[in-house]
Amino acid sequence: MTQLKCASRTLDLGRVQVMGILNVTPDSFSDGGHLYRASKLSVEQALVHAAAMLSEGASMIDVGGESTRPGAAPVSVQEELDRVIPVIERINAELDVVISVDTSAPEVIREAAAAGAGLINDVRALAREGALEAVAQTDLPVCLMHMQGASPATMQLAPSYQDILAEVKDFLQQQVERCAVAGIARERLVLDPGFGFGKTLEHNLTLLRRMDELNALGLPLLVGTSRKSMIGQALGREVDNRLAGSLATAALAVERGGRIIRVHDVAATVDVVRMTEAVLNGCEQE
Ligand code: 7PM
Repeated sequence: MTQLKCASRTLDLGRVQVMGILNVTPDSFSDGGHLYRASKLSVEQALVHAAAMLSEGASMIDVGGESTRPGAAPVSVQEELDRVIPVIERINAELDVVISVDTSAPEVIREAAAAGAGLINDVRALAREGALEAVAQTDLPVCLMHMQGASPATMQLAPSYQDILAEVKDFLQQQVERCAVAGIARERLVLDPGFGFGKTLEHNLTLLRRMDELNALGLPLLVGTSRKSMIGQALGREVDNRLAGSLATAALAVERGGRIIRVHDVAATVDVVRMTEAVLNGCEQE
């Protein structure tokens, strides 16, 4: 079965793994404003949240310091470093969990690896100058995500596809080849269709319905639909009422071959994942 080597820890992708989302952007705490610095308090809050998700069954924690919200203001590299590095160091020192870092910046990739990160998660699929080389110089795995449009700031302006599955698949295949050329071993790659990144509701629904077609790429799939607007739009729910909708997409993603499920609500998702796996595989393997 596929093992993913994440720095000092190894993940068994023979079972579906749940990745808990840990936001360290200022809007996720009460600091507000643009002069945010990782205070002792915010690092402590992040550690408590990470520990809670670990106890609920997450095996990975995704630390993100850059808001990827459509239309969000760009964050300086220094600000991103100030937000995420102290949190990665603290979690690495205190908890037995794989730390993923949601970043596109080569400086953050390098410093996060040195601070104990176990996986690089880049919504821009290493498109930023120097990012591919930065990952190649570590031995960490990397998640390559599909996005239509150059950045989260513009991606939702007019999403358009002839055949979304074919286009997402071609894009991801091209990124796999680009990584091979840069010397990033295939065993280090995780792929992600990028729900909500340059996609309408109908695109997102089709992408999930036909996600099994991406298994032909032969690499583990990471899926992030948790609380996203596709659920809000389909159900008419605000962001704080999207748990049931998120769980439905998690079950469907597991059925279609998703190997890592990225979520806010870890405990409920772990139950859905275990139950879905029990139905798919039987209960022999515990
Ligand atoms: C605001 C809007 C804040 C959207 C955060 C988001 C993914 C990701 C994100 C994903 C991978 C969210 C997104 N989404 N990384 N980072 N896959 N690999 O809803 O789908 O979490 S940020």
